[in-house]
Amino acid sequence: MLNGKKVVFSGVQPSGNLTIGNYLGAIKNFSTFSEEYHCFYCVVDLHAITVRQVPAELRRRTYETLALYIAAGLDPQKNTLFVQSHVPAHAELGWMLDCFTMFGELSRMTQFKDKSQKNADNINAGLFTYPSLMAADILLYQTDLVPVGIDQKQHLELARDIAGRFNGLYSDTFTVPEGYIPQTGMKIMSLAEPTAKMSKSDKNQNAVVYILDNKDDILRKFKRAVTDSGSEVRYAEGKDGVNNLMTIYRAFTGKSNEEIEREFEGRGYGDFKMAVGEACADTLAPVQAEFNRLIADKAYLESVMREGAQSAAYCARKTLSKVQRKLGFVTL
Ligand code: AQP
Repeated sequence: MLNGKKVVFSGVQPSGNLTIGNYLGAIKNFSTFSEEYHCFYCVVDLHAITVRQVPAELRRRTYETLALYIAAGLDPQKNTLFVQSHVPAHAELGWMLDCFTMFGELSRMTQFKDKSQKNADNINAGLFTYPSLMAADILLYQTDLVPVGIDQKQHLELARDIAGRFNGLYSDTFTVPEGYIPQTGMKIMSLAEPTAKMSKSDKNQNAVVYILDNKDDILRKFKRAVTDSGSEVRYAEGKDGVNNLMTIYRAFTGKSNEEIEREFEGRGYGDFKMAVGEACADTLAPVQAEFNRLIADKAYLESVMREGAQSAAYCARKTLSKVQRKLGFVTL
């Protein structure tokens, strides 16, 4: 609880251009909590360096991710928007929680296994301990609720286990957070390989729709999306490509599967793909326009970062001091 409100925390890595997976699974839902909760939304740049980044691109994407938060409806007056590396308590608590996270637990994380495969020449310790830093991000703010896509469920469970373990050893210190996974858009799949998650680091540009893609690119990518040899628009087991397109259409239009099936009865995949592309482009157009306005104003974005970091650091310090005292560190 913070000032009588429950707390929400979530973050996005500036590790690539943001996708409609990041939008539908995470960012789009963030603003629904702004009135009722005290919300902290972070650009998690410390997490991003677990994979090699080009410094100039990381810097650019950090501004862009913040601008997208605001463009997607997050008012900086109502939400604490900040950059993770601006609040050193994240790295400090991250280290402390490393010492309460087991090697076996980290070894079981599917994201670690996936990313180790994709970055076989750089399986660094940060990639391995990523979940304990994520636990620190969440636990620092005594978070009640974490809105994330379903791919982050395993990390969130681990954060809960770490909090419970610490509380058990040192008495109640952390709020044990709950996940909030959206009903639609929980997991958007790649357009080229619909059994794999749509990821911003995917090398195949046609597999991924970026939030900032222009309409022509969006329509072209959906037109090329992998489906199957059939022609019926129906949600069914094994039809991963069509199911994914239906999920995306549902998330952008609010229609149900039955409504979609009725809408496209007797029409082929071609029409359906075009409609998904149109719905996606139409929803993103106002977000893109607002983004373009914001990204031109670096001074404004920096002022949001500065204020956000100050306010986040104040709350984070309180938890960190508590942890330090409980661990037996000398505080001066
Ligand atoms: N495909 C997706 N469907 C639904 N939600 C998704 N999220 C990511 N991809 C999808 C959600 O977006 C939030 C931010 O994710 P992140 O930036 O912390 O990292 P990630 O989950 O590793 O995302 P990416 O796009 O796959 O990045 P890279 O390629 O850098 O690893 C999270 O809430 C996530 O659930």
